[in-house]
Amino acid sequence: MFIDEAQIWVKAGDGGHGCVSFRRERFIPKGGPDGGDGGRGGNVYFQTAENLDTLTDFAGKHHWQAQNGQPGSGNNKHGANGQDLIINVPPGTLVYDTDLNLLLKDLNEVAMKTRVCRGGRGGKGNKAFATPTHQTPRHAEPGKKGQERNIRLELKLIADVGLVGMPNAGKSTLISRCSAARPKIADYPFTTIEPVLGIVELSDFRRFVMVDIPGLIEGAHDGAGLGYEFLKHIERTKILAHIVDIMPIDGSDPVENYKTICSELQQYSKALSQKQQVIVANKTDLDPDGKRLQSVRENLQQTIHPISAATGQGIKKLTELLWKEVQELKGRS
Ligand SMILES: Nc1nc2c(ncn2[C@@H]2O[C@H](COP(=O)(O)OP(=O)(O)OP(=O)(O)O)[C@@H](O)[C@H]2O)c(=O)[nH]1
Ligand SMILES: [Mg+2]
Repeated sequence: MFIDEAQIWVKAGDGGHGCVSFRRERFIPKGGPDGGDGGRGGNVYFQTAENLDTLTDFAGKHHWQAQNGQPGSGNNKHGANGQDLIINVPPGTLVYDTDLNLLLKDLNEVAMKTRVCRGGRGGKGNKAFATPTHQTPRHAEPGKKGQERNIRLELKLIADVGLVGMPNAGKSTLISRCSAARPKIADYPFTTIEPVLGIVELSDFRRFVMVDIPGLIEGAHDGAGLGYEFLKHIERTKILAHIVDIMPIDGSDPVENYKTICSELQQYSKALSQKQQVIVANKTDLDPDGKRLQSVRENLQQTIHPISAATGQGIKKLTELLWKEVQELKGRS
């Protein structure tokens, strides 16, 4: 699993001190105490922001501190509260207290917010200590310290695009072509035995996360082959890229293979079967006259995106399309 990590120190604001002051005005002898309370220190929150997908922001900044409360002042003036500090993190971030080795929160959804440090309370001014028998208190309370913690952030990437298809369809070849992921590739089924995540980077800092899972076969929803355990990994993806090998070495029919996979997804879960699919016809290099592609197209009656994961042909166009689809779905959710 692809994991991004960061280690930081966060501190809430200290409370402002209470003030010692007495009312001094002309013609009002012995004005009473009027020292105001200090303001509360700002809290520290973590909040998920959809536009983030890495923890790289934390590489250069290790100290994060919310504002302190202002001290109180004469004339019963309350000090201003310190501003809260809201730290944005990508969805999927786990927040740990390093010293306690404790998971504070799993921020696994968009627009989630959690407080990790409470700001210190402001100290009371001397006004608050006046009693009928003690009318001139000469002390005030100091503000309380804000909480601080050492925090470890851990990001489990949630893939945007899940690759599905029969064993040998070329899923791993595709992900290694368009990302830095290097899963094993070989001409035997079930080369991939665990999910592999790759970040697909396009121009202008656009990117999305792709996950390669082991090939699916008939009966996968029931545990046949390796796929079952991994189907849950693609339940959270935005879309599926269904890789269809148009020239299978075992001589099977690409259209039948396509239907088998769809039926497996359907039997596994409704959520999976309803997920939008981009259908990709792979290994077009083995079909130079395009006859095979054409017959698959005619049979499926759906939009098909031809690529050759081996030569790279059609991959740029495919990744641009996937990016666009992912953006559209992100905007909708
Ligand atoms: N000619 C040709 N061969 C390809 C292409 N893409 C993949 N292959 C070959 O097909 C075989 C299977 O490729 P993989 O990428 O391992 O397939 P997979 O879908 O990940 O397979 P599993 O992990 O077993 O499910 C390898 O021998 C690849 O070299 C392609 O576009 N053209
Ligand atoms: Mg593979």
